Amino acid sequence: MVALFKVLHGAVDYDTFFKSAVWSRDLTNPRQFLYAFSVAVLHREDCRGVILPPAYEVTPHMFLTTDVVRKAYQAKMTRTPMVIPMRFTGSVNNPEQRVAYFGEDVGMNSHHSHWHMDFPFWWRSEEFGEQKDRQGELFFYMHHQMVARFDAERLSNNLPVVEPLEWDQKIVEGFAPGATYENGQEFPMRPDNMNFGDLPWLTIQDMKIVEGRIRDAIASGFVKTTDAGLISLNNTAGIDLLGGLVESSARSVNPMFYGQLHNDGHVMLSKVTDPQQRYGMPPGVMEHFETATRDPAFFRLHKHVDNLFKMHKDQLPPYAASELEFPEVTIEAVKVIGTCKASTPNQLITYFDESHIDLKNAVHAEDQKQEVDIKAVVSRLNHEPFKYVITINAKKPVRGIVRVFLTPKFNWFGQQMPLDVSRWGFIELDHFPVSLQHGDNVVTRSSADSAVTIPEPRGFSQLMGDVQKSIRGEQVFTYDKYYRHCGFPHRLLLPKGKPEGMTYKLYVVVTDYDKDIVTAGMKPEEIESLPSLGYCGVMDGKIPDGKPMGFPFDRRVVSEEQFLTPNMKVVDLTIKNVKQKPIE
Ligand SMILES: [Cu+2]
Repeated sequence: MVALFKVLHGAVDYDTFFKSAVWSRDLTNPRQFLYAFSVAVLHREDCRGVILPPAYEVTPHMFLTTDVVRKAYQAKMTRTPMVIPMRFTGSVNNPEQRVAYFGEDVGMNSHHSHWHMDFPFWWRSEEFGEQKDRQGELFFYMHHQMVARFDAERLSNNLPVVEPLEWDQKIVEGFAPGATYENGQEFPMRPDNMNFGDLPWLTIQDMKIVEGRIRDAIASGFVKTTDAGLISLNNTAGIDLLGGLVESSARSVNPMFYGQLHNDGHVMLSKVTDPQQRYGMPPGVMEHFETATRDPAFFRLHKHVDNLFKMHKDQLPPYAASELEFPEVTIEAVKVIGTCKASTPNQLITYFDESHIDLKNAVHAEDQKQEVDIKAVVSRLNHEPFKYVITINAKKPVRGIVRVFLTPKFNWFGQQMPLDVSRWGFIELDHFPVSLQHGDNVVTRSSADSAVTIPEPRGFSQLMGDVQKSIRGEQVFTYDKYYRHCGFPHRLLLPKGKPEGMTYKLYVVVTDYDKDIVTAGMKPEEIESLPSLGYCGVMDGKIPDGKPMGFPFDRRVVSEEQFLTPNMKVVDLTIKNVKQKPIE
């Protein structure tokens, strides 16, 4: 895949690239081609703004269940247009099924797969160009947020938060993907209570040894380099170094010594039902970026990895008041207002909607003359649009950055958590620049503008339709050179909540723009034009906000009262899950 990527990415001009792509599409393995081609499109200067069709429409087999794909074949054979409902895997006898809508969400799987395409673990900027600023920290933060979101989803469904996996303990929850590769091989199913097994090239002992070295590095605050040097971890840049080491990516400072804990964890889980490769089973869902999050074990593995990052962050000194406060700036009030008729202030509504996925690519037929419309219909979490109304008082005109976080108010036992416990489960909802005048400023911000999410992508048919219309001169086809495929689906911005309402806390923090922004001279409007900055950073150049990701809740909180300076505000809000989309 990487070799083919080099051919496509290194092609001297667009014409050579296009011809090489056409050549390789016919002659290489389809998945090899798809990956190498997609990563090349995402990284070529002359392909900026190119929109790839949604991943779940390019390879529906990787996102849908076998029954749906079979029905699509029947529809194609009998030339009967069909809309096929897809159910989530499992049954009510498995409590994990209550959160399957989250792990199996096609948009989230597509986000996860695109994150790994934008930040390939094998990326070497010396060779390929783009710098991938803070790739290791982004690896930590994006997966940290996925785990925090999953936990909030679990609490919304009366499940305790996810437990970390351990190499020598049982993987309690099994998983039956119910999906089939395009070549007809089934994704392996994992029964309950399996143990990890040694692979021919990698043992459980190897995993523990490598992890022990990482834990040593974190505890001692130093990482060993290949030339017997030491690099300090206990500073703001430490998380980036550690992220590269744990994933591991080509940025790891000592891959021989610190191994590739996270990548190997995925492989160990993927092959757990046939570790010695006796039965020739294909790889499990954990081995593909676009299928991994379906398996609850994905979140258990990532909780394990996330705990290592927490161990590191807890080594750092808590922020001093001078690092937290924004002198002469006070948040007076925060309100959250939904746009539905039934909304009351500080109460937000979620619901499940139905969406169609084009299945044309799921079925092959020689005779393409007669197009048959075949779609799958999936149920997906969504929420009513809402806005934040934040009143900020400033004693002089200043520029600020507003950071918004959400967290469940109570733990699974129904207790309120101290900030030092809850902070690690904070979900970042937004992050945006503001210009403040002297006096009271009422800042309103729409949920749709969130810096962590992307809007629903256009489906294959719609994209084709839009292009054809513009060729005929019926409409303008605009392109956005900042377009990103990576980004949490906007639908999933809010956790589900409960039918009777579930209480969350919203934390709003405003910090000093001119101190936080590291890209000199970058204007607030330019920052606003970079989509999904929060979880997906930037692919080249520098991430404008120099503060650690998750600031100021990434470090220990000693005293909650002292921590909450006047430039921060906390309010309660309720999230209610309703049966039907509310009327706007
Ligand atoms: Cu990942």
